[in-house]
Amino acid sequence: MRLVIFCTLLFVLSVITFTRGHKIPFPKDFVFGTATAAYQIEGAAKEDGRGPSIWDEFSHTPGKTFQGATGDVACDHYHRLEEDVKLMVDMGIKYYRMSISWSRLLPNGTIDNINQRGIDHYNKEIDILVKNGIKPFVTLYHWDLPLNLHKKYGGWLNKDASMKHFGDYADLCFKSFGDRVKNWITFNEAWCSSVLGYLNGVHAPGRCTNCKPEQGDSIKEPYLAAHSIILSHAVAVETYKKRYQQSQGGFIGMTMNSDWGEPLTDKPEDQDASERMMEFQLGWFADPIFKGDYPPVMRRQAGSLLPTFTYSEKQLLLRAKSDFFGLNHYSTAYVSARSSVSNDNDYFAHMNVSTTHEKDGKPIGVMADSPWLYVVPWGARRIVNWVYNRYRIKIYVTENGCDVPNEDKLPFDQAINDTFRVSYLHGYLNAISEAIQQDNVPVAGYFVWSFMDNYEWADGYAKRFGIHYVDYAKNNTRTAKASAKWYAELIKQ
Ligand code: GBH
Repeated sequence: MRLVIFCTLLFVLSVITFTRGHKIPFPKDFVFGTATAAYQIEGAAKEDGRGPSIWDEFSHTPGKTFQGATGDVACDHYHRLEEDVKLMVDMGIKYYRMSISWSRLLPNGTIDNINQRGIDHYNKEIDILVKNGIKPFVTLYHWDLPLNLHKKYGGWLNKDASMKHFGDYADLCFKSFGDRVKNWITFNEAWCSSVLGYLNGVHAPGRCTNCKPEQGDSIKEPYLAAHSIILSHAVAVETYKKRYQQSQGGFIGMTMNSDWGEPLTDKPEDQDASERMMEFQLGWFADPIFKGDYPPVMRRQAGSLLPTFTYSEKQLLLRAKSDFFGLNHYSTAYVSARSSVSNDNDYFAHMNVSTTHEKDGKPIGVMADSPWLYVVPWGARRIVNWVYNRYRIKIYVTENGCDVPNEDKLPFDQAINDTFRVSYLHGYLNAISEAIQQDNVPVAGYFVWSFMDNYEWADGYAKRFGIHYVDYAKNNTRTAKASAKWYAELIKQ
């Protein structure tokens, strides 16, 4: 009886706080952060001994990026560490997800040539963060493979070279920064590296069957690249666990990206299509990492195009247990079984689903600025449930955010009043809160993408995802948008 009264009271109280202050309930120790990536913000592409990465080469190849934009200068973050950390402090941010540029530390990608000035730079950055009470979550690889590794060894297509050189690089990072960095993310969105880099070639290194100058093989290469990345992740995790975790006391995992795939109808074939899409998208990486092999459905559909793990590789995968699941999630699509058989034999043919953002003529949500990004907060609750049901591991949402329709064309005053983004973030955080409170999904943290507008890869500077506005024409001046203020309020509460 007392319990019933207590629970009713608790419920009434939480409803009141929720509706009154527009608060969103989160556990006390929930990690609220923002995220960026080295090539998207740093600039200083040729400074202090940094070697080129595949993105330097790709962005400088005519026709590959919107208006030929490159990350040569980007947000000039490299020279503005103090200023940018001050903006974080102003917001009350306590966690910051950043990435390290591999070719700053190792200009050729290989351990035989360590660039001390690169190490000094990240020491400086990490020290500034820590001094200001901000805990860094550090991604080792956010798409910027040292160019030399690509040219000399074939990059991610070369499994042995990948495992060796990524392993050396990861070891160097743990050794140099692990006294202060307690959360490591090996790879950001290996799906993008594999599919966008090797299937349709819209990201570096820009390979596909019909791509120029990098002619590849859209059928075989994405699977090979993914395979090398998965094993390289395992090498890094094993190194961390064996040599550093006990003394440094940190955690390590991988970040994967996926939309939620909502079955278009309740027909069994559409339910199956939705499940198949999730397994092809997340399971491709997460099943090997957490279960030791690819999802059976991928083996059935892709056959021998999907590489196999040797016995000792499987042992390595099972030994190298990740501590968490990093999830980048932005949007949701409807998924259904394909009505006709595809003549292709690539990854998408194997996945064998149709996706759409409309049902009965109605869009699934409002479209943001990017055509792939529809605002569907309830999808976030479903996807974290899917992840937890399959892998039973703690989740960090390592990226979530949006661009605002036409933001780049709006006058400054309107662009910084980004109510669209505020309502996106509110909706998604609310959905994640529901997953925690009502479904008991252990989501431990959330990082807004992005701390500031930045180099949006093939879209150049035309898409803005920041909660800080960057005025590229006016010396890269930063201004907090309404969303930064809203997020700061939320963190305070
Ligand atoms: C993130 O990926 C990246 O990690 C981050 O660097 C980036 O700035 C951020 O998104 C915003 O875009 O129309 O076929 O080209 C998000 C996942 C997956 C979303 C690929 C865009 C492209 C679909 N991305 N998708 S396509």
